[in-house]
Amino acid sequence: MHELKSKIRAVQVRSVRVPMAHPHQTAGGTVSESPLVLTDITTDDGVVGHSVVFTYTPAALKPTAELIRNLEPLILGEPLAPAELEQRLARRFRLLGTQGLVGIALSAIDMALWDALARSHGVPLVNLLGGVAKPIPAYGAVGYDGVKGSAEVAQQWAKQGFTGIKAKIGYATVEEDVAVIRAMRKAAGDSVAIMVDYNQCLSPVEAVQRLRVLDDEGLTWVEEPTLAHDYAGHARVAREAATPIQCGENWWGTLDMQHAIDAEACDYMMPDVMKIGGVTGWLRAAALAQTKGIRLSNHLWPEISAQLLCLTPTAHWLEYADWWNPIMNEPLEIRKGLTNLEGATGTGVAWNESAVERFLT
Ligand code: SMN
Ligand code: MG
Repeated sequence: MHELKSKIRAVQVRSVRVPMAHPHQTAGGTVSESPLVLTDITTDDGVVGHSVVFTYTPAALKPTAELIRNLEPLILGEPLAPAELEQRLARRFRLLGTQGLVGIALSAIDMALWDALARSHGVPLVNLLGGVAKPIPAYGAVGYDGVKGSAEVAQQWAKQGFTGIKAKIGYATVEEDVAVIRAMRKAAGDSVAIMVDYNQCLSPVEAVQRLRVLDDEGLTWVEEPTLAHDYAGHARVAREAATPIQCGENWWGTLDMQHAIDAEACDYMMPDVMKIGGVTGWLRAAALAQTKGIRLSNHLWPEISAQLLCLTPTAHWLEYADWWNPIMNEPLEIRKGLTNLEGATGTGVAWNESAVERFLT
């Protein structure tokens, strides 16, 4: 049997707090900085794989970094075999469970291992997995910035060539939601797709009522109108609404996704590569989506997601956010509103070390 030669020699873990030019408000809370854990896995032939995980709040930053460090003894000396190691680590954490910080730590290792494997072959992840790089339409994120602020940001994205924009809404009244949507469309032009995101802030009843109004606005999707794990609540909204319902960024692993599919909770899905289980988790999610013809988009992590969407039969949109660009050596390039993977190696994640030094915590 073919002996895998590369073995894992070291795991380095660093925490950074990357400031945001503009705090990202949502109806579910504000993200004013990016607390990130950077993982570097070195093999005995000197290849280094990288991953980044986002802890949303500084309160979770150190515990997550410590948890990832504690995984090193479990993989040290093992062959560079991400699919096998994912299964071993999942078994190891069967009793504790692989949601929450454990899930984040396991995904940090999974994404860094796949990055190392692709780099050890000198190819982008998409080619390692038998796919080809292709352009994916990208949308830009607009925060909960009111009519004027949302229109200004929408116009900036449109001027950069983005063909989609997504606003965070959930204002006190649906009239305010509509005012933001119409101001964005006026600022960006009628050809730009508009998505909106309630960030789980409505009850199912309120969501049904608001969708009755929003259904006339020609939206591409309405995201997380109610609680992310209330599959029945989302299914009720999806049944009543004409506008497609989008959900998925908060599902932990493909079992949550399967529950959503079983409940017919939404029309589109957008797994978060960290919460769904890294590259390994994403590939399983892409297979689930393919069986039901569900269009799949990403949540954050633009570099690795741009490649994973090339391997996703039902690929839909790429969510683009430039929040972590300061520490990225080669941030994902968007050209005329489409992802451009020219020159990418591994998962496309590598550090701007001087910036990392600046933001270390
Ligand atoms: C979102 C919420 C919180 C942090 C980042 C992003 C948002 C999205 O739900 O869909 O981008
Ligand atoms: Mg969202």
